Amino acid sequence: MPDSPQQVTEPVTLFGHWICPYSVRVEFMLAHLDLRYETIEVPPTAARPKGFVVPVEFVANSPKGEIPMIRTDGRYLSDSLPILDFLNPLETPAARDAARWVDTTVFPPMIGVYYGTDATKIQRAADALNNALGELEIRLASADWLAGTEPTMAEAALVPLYVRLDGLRALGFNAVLPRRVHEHAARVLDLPAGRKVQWSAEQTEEFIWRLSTYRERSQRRTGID
Ligand SMILES: N[C@@H](CCC(=O)N[C@@H](CS)C(=O)NCC(=O)O)C(=O)O
Repeated sequence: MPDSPQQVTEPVTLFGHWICPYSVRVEFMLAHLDLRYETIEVPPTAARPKGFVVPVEFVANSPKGEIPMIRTDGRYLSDSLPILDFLNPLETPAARDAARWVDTTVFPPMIGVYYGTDATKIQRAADALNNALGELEIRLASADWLAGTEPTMAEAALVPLYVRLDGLRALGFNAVLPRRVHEHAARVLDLPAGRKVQWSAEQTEEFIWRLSTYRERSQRRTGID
């Protein structure tokens, strides 16, 4: 716990990138809380254009060299869930738990699908993601939102899945979304913050292109065809 109450001073600076699911969480929450913010684009290493110069301020203040990182009032904070917590200290324990559940149960198979390099691994990840969405369906059985009566950091934690669903489908996620999850996705993406982080068709295409190129390269390296 912090020694003194933390305060968000606007504008917040986000070091991040649209393709990074963890950055998308933070941008969603900044927009949802209607905080003034600016973004300094720092693509993940794998998506950096040749010759991209990583801002010195990012290198100097990011403990692991990972996005997202925020600056507010001259202080720096990294790691998406602690950032979400910091941005909205009023989140309930239920919202925190649901966000952590998303992080440990939904994210690993989601990432497994798009970083999967052979058909068996991709299918295994797709099955695990499908199971996680089955659990999500149960969590959404009697409410519109994951924790309480309004969107919370749990929706922020989950929204990267929703923005990349078309991309995931193109990369091997073949299941149909359970009905309530489908409706929840539409509800989240229809929020002003959801519209803010939703991908354009070009972004989805770039995502698919990057990940299929990665897949083809690793298959060539390991001799799988
Ligand atoms: N646990 C971190 C994970 C952040 C993370 O893995 N970020 C990736 C990009 S999506 C990153 O910066 N990787 C280092 C790199 O690309 O050099 C969080 O929740 O924010």
